[in-house]
Amino acid sequence: MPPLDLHVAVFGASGAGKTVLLAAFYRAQTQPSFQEEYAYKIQAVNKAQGNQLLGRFYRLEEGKFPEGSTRFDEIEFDFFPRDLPEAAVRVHWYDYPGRWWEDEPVDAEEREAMRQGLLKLGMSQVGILLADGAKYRSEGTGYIRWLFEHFADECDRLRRTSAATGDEVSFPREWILALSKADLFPPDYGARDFEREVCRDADDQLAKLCSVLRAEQAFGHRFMLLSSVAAPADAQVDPRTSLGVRTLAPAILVSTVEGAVREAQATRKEKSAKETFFQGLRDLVQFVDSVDDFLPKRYQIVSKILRFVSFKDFASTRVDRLKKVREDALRRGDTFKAVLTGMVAALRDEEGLRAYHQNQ
Ligand SMILES: Nc1nc2c(ncn2[C@@H]2O[C@H](COP(=O)(O)OP(=O)(O)OP(=O)(O)O)[C@@H](O)[C@H]2O)c(=O)[nH]1
Ligand SMILES: [Mg+2]
Repeated sequence: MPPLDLHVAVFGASGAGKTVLLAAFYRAQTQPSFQEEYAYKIQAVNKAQGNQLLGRFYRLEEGKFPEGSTRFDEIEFDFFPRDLPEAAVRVHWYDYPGRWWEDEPVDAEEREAMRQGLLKLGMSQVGILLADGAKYRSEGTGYIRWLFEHFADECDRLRRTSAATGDEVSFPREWILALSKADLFPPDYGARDFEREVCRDADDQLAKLCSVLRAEQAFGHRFMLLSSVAAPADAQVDPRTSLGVRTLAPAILVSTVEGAVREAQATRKEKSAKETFFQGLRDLVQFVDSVDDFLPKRYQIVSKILRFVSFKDFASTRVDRLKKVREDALRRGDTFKAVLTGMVAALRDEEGLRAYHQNQ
Protein backbone atom coordinates (compact mmCIF):
# COMPACT_ATOMS: atom_id res chain seq x y z
CA MET A 1 0.00 0.00 0.00
CA PRO A 2 1.38 3.47 -0.80
CA PRO A 3 2.15 5.72 2.17
CA LEU A 4 -0.42 8.21 3.45
CA ASP A 5 0.37 11.69 2.13
CA LEU A 6 0.36 14.58 4.54
CA HIS A 7 1.09 18.13 3.39
CA VAL A 8 2.36 20.49 6.02
CA ALA A 9 2.78 24.23 5.68
CA VAL A 10 4.88 26.21 8.12
CA PHE A 11 3.90 29.88 8.11
CA GLY A 12 6.54 32.09 9.63
CA ALA A 13 8.23 35.42 8.98
CA SER A 14 11.87 35.74 8.06
CA GLY A 15 14.06 34.58 10.94
CA ALA A 16 11.25 32.74 12.75
CA GLY A 17 13.24 29.50 12.55
CA LYS A 18 11.71 27.52 9.67
CA THR A 19 14.90 26.31 8.03
CA VAL A 20 16.67 25.35 11.25
CA LEU A 21 13.53 23.48 12.32
CA LEU A 22 13.57 21.46 9.12
CA ALA A 23 17.20 20.43 9.63
CA ALA A 24 16.56 19.51 13.27
CA PHE A 25 13.36 17.62 12.38
CA TYR A 26 15.25 15.51 9.88
CA ARG A 27 18.33 14.88 11.94
CA ALA A 28 16.45 13.98 15.15
CA GLN A 29 14.28 11.37 13.49
CA THR A 30 17.06 9.69 11.55
CA GLN A 31 19.08 8.90 14.67
CA PRO A 32 19.36 5.24 15.75
CA SER A 33 18.47 6.25 19.31
CA PHE A 34 15.25 7.82 18.02
CA GLN A 35 14.33 4.61 16.21
CA GLU A 36 14.95 2.59 19.32
CA GLU A 37 12.71 4.76 21.43
CA TYR A 38 9.92 5.66 19.01
CA ALA A 39 9.97 2.57 16.78
CA TYR A 40 9.91 4.53 13.54
CA LYS A 41 12.37 6.62 11.55
CA ILE A 42 12.28 8.98 8.63
CA GLN A 43 14.10 9.04 5.34
CA ALA A 44 14.22 11.80 2.78
CA VAL A 45 12.63 10.54 -0.44
CA ASN A 46 15.35 12.42 -2.31
CA LYS A 47 18.70 11.39 -0.81
CA ALA A 48 20.49 14.51 -2.06
CA GLN A 49 18.03 16.66 -0.14
CA GLY A 50 18.56 14.45 2.91
CA ASN A 51 22.28 15.13 2.66
CA GLN A 52 21.70 18.84 2.36
CA LEU A 53 19.64 18.79 5.53
CA LEU A 54 22.32 16.83 7.34
CA GLY A 55 24.94 19.26 6.05
CA ARG A 56 22.93 22.09 7.54
CA PHE A 57 22.74 20.27 10.83
CA TYR A 58 26.50 19.58 10.90
CA ARG A 59 27.11 23.27 10.33
CA LEU A 60 24.81 24.01 13.26
CA GLU A 61 27.05 21.76 15.32
CA GLU A 62 29.86 24.13 14.45
CA GLY A 63 27.75 27.06 15.56
CA LYS A 64 26.83 28.20 12.03
CA PHE A 65 23.18 29.02 11.36
CA PRO A 66 21.88 28.98 7.77
CA GLU A 67 21.52 32.12 5.69
CA GLY A 68 17.98 33.37 5.11
CA SER A 69 16.23 31.18 2.52
CA THR A 70 16.00 32.46 -1.04
CA ARG A 71 13.78 29.95 -2.82
CA PHE A 72 10.86 27.57 -2.41
CA ASP A 73 11.79 23.96 -1.65
CA GLU A 74 9.56 20.95 -1.28
CA ILE A 75 11.01 18.16 0.83
CA GLU A 76 9.37 14.78 1.26
CA PHE A 77 9.99 12.46 4.15
CA ASP A 78 8.87 8.86 4.50
CA PHE A 79 8.11 7.44 7.93
CA PHE A 80 9.17 3.79 8.21
CA PRO A 81 8.47 1.43 11.08
CA ARG A 82 11.62 0.09 12.74
CA ASP A 83 13.06 -2.81 10.72
CA LEU A 84 10.19 -2.96 8.22
CA PRO A 85 10.65 -2.10 4.54
CA GLU A 86 7.51 -0.10 3.73
CA ALA A 87 6.78 3.52 4.56
CA ALA A 88 3.49 4.30 6.30
CA VAL A 89 3.34 8.08 6.03
CA ARG A 90 4.87 10.55 3.58
CA VAL A 91 5.13 14.12 4.84
CA HIS A 92 5.51 16.91 2.27
CA TRP A 93 7.19 19.91 3.84
CA TYR A 94 7.82 23.33 2.34
CA ASP A 95 10.61 25.76 3.08
CA TYR A 96 10.69 29.26 1.59
CA PRO A 97 11.82 32.80 2.30
CA GLY A 98 9.78 34.22 5.16
CA ARG A 99 10.20 37.68 3.68
CA TRP A 100 7.49 36.65 1.19
CA TRP A 101 5.13 37.54 4.02
CA GLU A 102 6.68 40.97 4.37
CA ASP A 103 8.22 42.32 1.18
CA GLU A 104 7.26 42.70 -2.41
CA PRO A 105 8.98 40.21 -4.76
CA VAL A 106 12.23 41.47 -6.27
CA ASP A 107 11.34 40.58 -9.87
CA ALA A 108 8.77 38.81 -12.04
CA GLU A 109 10.44 35.45 -11.56
CA GLU A 110 10.21 35.72 -7.81
CA ARG A 111 6.64 36.94 -8.06
CA GLU A 112 5.72 33.75 -9.91
CA ALA A 113 7.67 31.49 -7.52
CA MET A 114 5.94 33.23 -4.66
CA ARG A 115 2.51 32.87 -6.19
CA GLN A 116 2.95 29.15 -6.78
CA GLY A 117 4.60 28.58 -3.42
CA LEU A 118 1.94 30.32 -1.39
CA LEU A 119 -0.78 28.43 -3.24
CA LYS A 120 0.90 25.17 -2.26
CA LEU A 121 1.09 26.22 1.36
CA GLY A 122 -2.61 26.97 1.30
CA MET A 123 -3.47 23.56 -0.11
CA SER A 124 -1.82 21.77 2.81
CA GLN A 125 -3.85 19.79 5.28
CA VAL A 126 -2.17 21.23 8.34
CA GLY A 127 -0.76 24.70 8.88
CA ILE A 128 1.72 25.63 11.57
CA LEU A 129 1.92 29.30 12.41
CA LEU A 130 5.36 29.87 13.85
CA ALA A 131 5.65 32.63 16.44
CA ASP A 132 9.26 33.75 16.82
CA GLY A 133 10.22 32.86 20.39
CA ALA A 134 13.09 35.36 20.51
CA LYS A 135 10.74 38.19 19.57
CA TYR A 136 8.07 37.07 21.99
CA ARG A 137 10.67 36.89 24.74
CA SER A 138 11.87 40.43 24.12
CA GLU A 139 8.67 42.18 23.02
CA GLY A 140 6.03 40.29 25.00
CA THR A 141 2.31 40.36 24.28
CA GLY A 142 2.62 43.13 21.71
CA TYR A 143 4.51 40.74 19.44
CA ILE A 144 1.79 38.07 19.51
CA ARG A 145 -0.89 40.66 18.80
CA TRP A 146 1.16 42.03 15.94
CA LEU A 147 1.75 38.50 14.58
CA PHE A 148 -1.95 37.66 14.48
CA GLU A 149 -2.89 41.01 12.96
CA HIS A 150 -0.11 40.96 10.41
CA PHE A 151 -0.81 37.36 9.39
CA ALA A 152 -4.53 38.05 9.09
CA ASP A 153 -3.79 41.06 6.87
CA GLU A 154 -1.37 39.08 4.71
CA CYS A 155 -3.83 36.21 4.26
CA ASP A 156 -6.52 38.67 3.35
CA ARG A 157 -4.23 40.34 0.86
CA LEU A 158 -3.22 36.99 -0.61
CA ARG A 159 -6.84 36.06 -1.08
CA ARG A 160 -7.62 39.35 -2.82
CA THR A 161 -4.57 39.42 -5.11
CA SER A 162 -5.10 35.78 -6.04
CA ALA A 163 -8.73 36.37 -6.86
CA ALA A 164 -7.58 39.16 -9.18
CA THR A 165 -5.41 36.70 -11.16
CA GLY A 166 -8.05 33.98 -11.15
CA ASP A 167 -6.47 31.69 -8.54
CA GLU A 168 -8.52 30.62 -5.64
CA VAL A 169 -6.45 30.38 -2.48
CA SER A 170 -7.44 28.10 0.28
CA PHE A 171 -5.89 27.86 3.72
CA PRO A 172 -5.22 24.73 5.73
CA ARG A 173 -8.25 23.64 7.72
CA GLU A 174 -6.25 22.47 10.73
CA TRP A 175 -3.80 24.67 12.58
CA ILE A 176 -1.13 24.51 15.23
CA LEU A 177 0.26 27.66 16.80
CA ALA A 178 3.90 27.00 17.62
CA LEU A 179 6.40 29.06 19.55
CA SER A 180 9.89 28.61 18.10
CA LYS A 181 13.19 28.99 20.02
CA ALA A 182 11.51 27.66 23.18
CA ASP A 183 14.99 27.10 24.64
CA LEU A 184 14.97 30.82 25.43
CA PHE A 185 12.16 30.20 27.98
CA PRO A 186 12.48 28.69 31.46
CA PRO A 187 12.66 24.87 31.60
CA ASP A 188 9.27 24.59 33.28
CA TYR A 189 7.52 26.69 30.63
CA GLY A 190 5.18 24.46 28.62
CA ALA A 191 2.74 24.67 25.72
CA ARG A 192 0.00 25.03 28.32
CA ASP A 193 1.58 28.27 29.59
CA PHE A 194 1.87 29.62 26.06
CA GLU A 195 -1.80 28.82 25.44
CA ARG A 196 -2.81 30.64 28.60
CA GLU A 197 -0.87 33.76 27.69
CA VAL A 198 -2.18 33.86 24.12
CA CYS A 199 -5.82 33.44 25.17
CA ARG A 200 -5.43 35.91 28.00
CA ASP A 201 -3.59 38.64 26.11
CA ALA A 202 -4.42 38.38 22.43
CA ASP A 203 -7.96 36.99 22.27
CA ASP A 204 -9.34 39.78 20.06
CA GLN A 205 -6.54 39.44 17.52
CA LEU A 206 -6.93 35.67 17.61
CA ALA A 207 -10.64 35.91 16.89
CA LYS A 208 -10.00 38.18 13.92
CA LEU A 209 -7.37 35.84 12.48
CA CYS A 210 -9.70 32.84 12.87
CA SER A 211 -12.36 34.61 10.92
CA VAL A 212 -9.97 35.61 8.11
CA LEU A 213 -8.80 32.00 7.87
CA ARG A 214 -12.40 30.83 8.13
CA ALA A 215 -11.14 28.46 10.78
CA GLU A 216 -13.06 29.31 13.93
CA GLN A 217 -13.08 25.67 14.93
CA ALA A 218 -9.56 24.88 13.89
CA PHE A 219 -7.25 27.76 14.77
CA GLY A 220 -6.18 28.67 18.26
CA HIS A 221 -6.84 25.33 19.93
CA ARG A 222 -3.51 23.58 19.44
CA PHE A 223 -0.34 25.01 20.90
CA MET A 224 3.24 23.84 20.64
CA LEU A 225 6.66 24.73 21.89
CA LEU A 226 9.50 24.08 19.49
CA SER A 227 13.19 24.39 19.97
CA SER A 228 15.39 23.12 17.17
CA VAL A 229 18.64 23.72 19.03
CA ALA A 230 19.58 25.25 22.33
CA ALA A 231 21.16 28.63 21.60
CA PRO A 232 21.58 30.57 24.82
CA ALA A 233 22.53 34.23 24.38
CA ASP A 234 26.03 33.97 25.82
CA ALA A 235 27.01 30.35 25.24
CA GLN A 236 27.67 27.94 22.40
CA VAL A 237 24.89 26.47 20.27
CA ASP A 238 23.89 22.98 21.33
CA PRO A 239 22.12 21.24 18.43
CA ARG A 240 21.67 18.05 20.44
CA THR A 241 19.13 19.61 22.74
CA SER A 242 15.73 20.17 21.19
CA LEU A 243 12.11 20.31 22.23
CA GLY A 244 8.98 19.31 20.36
CA VAL A 245 10.81 18.41 17.18
CA ARG A 246 9.77 14.80 17.75
CA THR A 247 6.25 15.74 18.74
CA LEU A 248 5.58 17.61 15.54
CA ALA A 249 4.76 14.77 13.12
CA PRO A 250 2.45 13.09 15.64
CA ALA A 251 0.70 16.41 16.33
CA ILE A 252 0.19 16.92 12.60
CA LEU A 253 -1.21 13.44 12.17
CA VAL A 254 -3.63 13.72 15.06
CA SER A 255 -4.76 17.17 13.89
CA THR A 256 -5.83 15.68 10.57
CA VAL A 257 -7.94 13.07 12.29
CA GLU A 258 -9.52 15.68 14.51
CA GLY A 259 -10.38 17.83 11.51
CA ALA A 260 -12.08 14.92 9.83
CA VAL A 261 -14.09 14.05 12.90
CA ARG A 262 -15.28 17.63 13.11
CA GLU A 263 -16.25 17.77 9.46
CA ALA A 264 -18.02 14.45 9.70
CA GLN A 265 -19.89 15.65 12.77
CA ALA A 266 -20.91 18.80 10.94
CA THR A 267 -22.37 16.80 8.05
CA ARG A 268 -24.57 14.75 10.37
CA LYS A 269 -27.67 16.74 11.07
CA GLU A 270 -28.73 14.71 14.04
CA LYS A 271 -25.50 15.41 15.92
CA SER A 272 -26.21 16.76 19.36
CA ALA A 273 -24.51 20.02 20.27
CA LYS A 274 -22.74 18.37 23.16
CA GLU A 275 -21.26 15.49 21.23
CA THR A 276 -17.61 15.15 22.17
CA PHE A 277 -14.68 14.54 19.90
CA PHE A 278 -14.37 10.97 21.10
CA GLN A 279 -18.03 10.23 20.46
CA GLY A 280 -17.54 11.64 17.00
CA LEU A 281 -14.42 9.57 16.53
CA ARG A 282 -16.18 6.41 17.66
CA ASP A 283 -18.91 7.06 15.14
CA LEU A 284 -16.42 7.67 12.42
CA VAL A 285 -14.63 4.41 13.22
CA GLN A 286 -17.90 2.52 13.03
CA PHE A 287 -18.68 3.94 9.64
CA VAL A 288 -15.14 3.86 8.39
CA ASP A 289 -16.01 2.06 5.18
CA SER A 290 -18.36 4.78 4.09
CA VAL A 291 -16.19 7.61 5.39
CA ASP A 292 -14.58 8.16 2.00
CA ASP A 293 -17.92 9.06 0.55
CA PHE A 294 -18.63 12.07 2.65
CA LEU A 295 -15.29 13.43 3.73
CA PRO A 296 -13.55 15.97 1.53
CA LYS A 297 -10.84 14.41 -0.57
CA ARG A 298 -7.96 15.74 1.50
CA TYR A 299 -9.29 13.91 4.53
CA GLN A 300 -9.49 10.53 2.90
CA ILE A 301 -6.22 9.71 4.60
CA VAL A 302 -8.26 9.59 7.78
CA SER A 303 -10.29 6.57 6.83
CA LYS A 304 -6.98 4.77 6.33
CA ILE A 305 -5.68 5.90 9.67
CA LEU A 306 -8.82 4.74 11.41
CA ARG A 307 -8.54 1.34 9.85
CA PHE A 308 -5.17 0.88 11.53
CA VAL A 309 -5.45 2.65 14.86
CA SER A 310 -8.28 1.43 17.00
CA PHE A 311 -10.49 3.91 18.75
CA LYS A 312 -9.19 2.62 22.05
CA ASP A 313 -5.56 3.26 21.09
CA PHE A 314 -6.33 6.69 19.76
CA ALA A 315 -8.04 7.70 22.97
CA SER A 316 -5.61 5.94 25.28
CA THR A 317 -3.39 8.06 27.45
CA ARG A 318 -1.32 5.14 28.62
CA VAL A 319 2.08 5.23 26.98
CA ASP A 320 2.95 1.70 28.14
CA ARG A 321 -0.20 0.30 26.52
CA LEU A 322 0.46 2.15 23.28
CA LYS A 323 4.04 0.92 23.20
CA LYS A 324 2.88 -2.64 23.64
CA VAL A 325 0.41 -2.32 20.75
CA ARG A 326 3.20 -0.80 18.67
CA GLU A 327 5.66 -3.59 19.44
CA ASP A 328 3.03 -6.25 18.63
CA ALA A 329 2.38 -4.51 15.30
CA LEU A 330 6.11 -4.51 14.54
CA ARG A 331 6.33 -8.24 15.22
CA ARG A 332 3.43 -8.88 12.88
CA GLY A 333 4.93 -6.62 10.20
CA ASP A 334 1.94 -4.27 10.36
CA THR A 335 3.55 -1.12 8.97
CA PHE A 336 0.69 1.31 9.41
CA LYS A 337 -0.32 0.28 12.87
CA ALA A 338 3.28 0.38 14.11
CA VAL A 339 4.01 3.90 12.89
CA LEU A 340 0.63 5.40 13.69
CA THR A 341 0.47 3.96 17.19
CA GLY A 342 4.08 5.04 17.75
CA MET A 343 3.07 8.57 16.87
CA VAL A 344 0.10 8.59 19.20
CA ALA A 345 2.45 7.39 21.97
CA ALA A 346 4.91 10.20 21.22
CA LEU A 347 2.24 12.78 22.01
CA ARG A 348 1.75 11.26 25.44
CA ASP A 349 5.36 10.95 26.58
CA GLU A 350 7.09 13.51 28.76
CA GLU A 351 8.36 15.63 25.88
CA GLY A 352 5.00 15.43 24.10
CA LEU A 353 3.14 16.61 27.17
CA ARG A 354 5.36 19.65 27.61
CA ALA A 355 5.56 20.56 23.93
CA TYR A 356 1.93 20.05 22.86
CA HIS A 357 -1.30 21.25 24.38
CA GLN A 358 -4.81 21.31 23.11
CA ASN A 359 -7.24 23.48 25.00
CA GLN A 360 -10.59 22.28 23.67
N1 LIG B 1 17.56 30.03 20.42
C1 LIG B 1 17.23 29.54 19.22
N2 LIG B 1 17.50 30.23 18.11
C2 LIG B 1 17.13 29.72 16.91
C3 LIG B 1 16.47 28.46 16.81
N3 LIG B 1 16.21 28.23 15.50
C4 LIG B 1 16.65 29.30 14.82
N4 LIG B 1 17.22 30.20 15.67
C5 LIG B 1 17.80 31.52 15.32
O1 LIG B 1 16.94 32.13 14.35
C6 LIG B 1 17.66 32.42 13.17
C7 LIG B 1 16.79 32.24 11.95
O2 LIG B 1 16.49 30.86 11.75
P1 LIG B 1 16.07 30.29 10.30
O3 LIG B 1 15.65 28.90 10.49
O4 LIG B 1 17.13 30.56 9.31
O5 LIG B 1 14.81 31.22 10.00
P2 LIG B 1 13.83 31.13 8.74
O6 LIG B 1 12.44 31.16 9.28
O7 LIG B 1 14.18 29.99 7.87
O8 LIG B 1 14.12 32.52 8.02
P3 LIG B 1 13.98 32.85 6.42
O9 LIG B 1 14.72 31.82 5.68
O10 LIG B 1 14.55 34.22 6.28
O11 LIG B 1 12.51 32.83 6.16
C8 LIG B 1 18.88 31.51 13.22
O12 LIG B 1 19.94 32.06 12.48
C9 LIG B 1 19.18 31.46 14.70
O13 LIG B 1 19.89 32.58 15.11
C10 LIG B 1 16.23 27.72 18.02
O14 LIG B 1 15.67 26.61 18.05
N5 LIG B 1 16.63 28.33 19.19
MG1 LIG C 1 14.83 29.86 5.95
